[in-house]
Amino acid sequence: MATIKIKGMTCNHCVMAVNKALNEIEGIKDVKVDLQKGEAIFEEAKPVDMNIVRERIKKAGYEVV
Ligand SMILES: [Cu+2]
Repeated sequence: MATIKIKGMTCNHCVMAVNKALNEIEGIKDVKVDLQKGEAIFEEAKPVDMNIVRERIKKAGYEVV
């Protein structure tokens, strides 16, 4: 299980956008995004490149910190 901190989420729309971005990455499953804590938790079905995670989150308009 991996936890990442995400900057820039302000509402449930942001949560959904981050959730979608993470779910589209191969190997990531069981995504849970916590708006209040500003973090996302997910399982890695196979090793996930954190650079890709960073990139996809950024593309969605947020930042992994
Ligand atoms: Cu929002």
